[in-house]
Amino acid sequence: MKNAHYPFELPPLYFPETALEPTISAQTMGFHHGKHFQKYVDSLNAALEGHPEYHDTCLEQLICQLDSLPQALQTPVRHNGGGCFNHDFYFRGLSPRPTEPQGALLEEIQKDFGSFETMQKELMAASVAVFGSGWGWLCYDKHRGTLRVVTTKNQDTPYEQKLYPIVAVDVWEHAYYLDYQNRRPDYVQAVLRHIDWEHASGIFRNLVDGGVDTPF
Ligand code: MN3
Repeated sequence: MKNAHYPFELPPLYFPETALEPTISAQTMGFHHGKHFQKYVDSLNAALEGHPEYHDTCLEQLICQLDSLPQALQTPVRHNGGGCFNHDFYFRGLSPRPTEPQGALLEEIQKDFGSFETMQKELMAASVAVFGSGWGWLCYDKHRGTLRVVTTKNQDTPYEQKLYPIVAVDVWEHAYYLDYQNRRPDYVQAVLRHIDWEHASGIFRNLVDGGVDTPF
């Protein structure tokens, strides 16, 4: 979705709604993707409707240039553009089957965290500790040349910290409340077993190879 532009459309799930059961129920998947994510898409389109000068600007550019947008667009794009980017990243980053990091990503994880298990523990702890609504992330700090675990609040994206996302963990209550109620740690622990590490490895490889256009 990052290269898409107005009018934005909800990207389809690439697995059936039932595919991550029992970690994520079909009901949660259906509401989260079909209602919550759809609402971010609709709200972003509504905000941009009266600003044709931004109708050819891709999502990634919109959220990387928040400060240069007209005042009236800054908050709606922060909330809904961020919501679109983050949810697109999250849903595409999940896998029905177990996967492991590979190649350059696995080597970087071992270099920066000591082991895959240590990194997962750090990502879990950070995600669980987000106060209120937000996100846990594994990101690449291209400037320092290291991976980092960070969090963002609301629908802020790692781009605001000049970091490139590799893995996203949605810890808004809408991501888990129907299945886990207040037990966010149980949700995070379970959903981390469904991260698509092969997809994440591809994202990382493109970043270090310079094979993708980077927004800053
Ligand atoms: Mn969500």
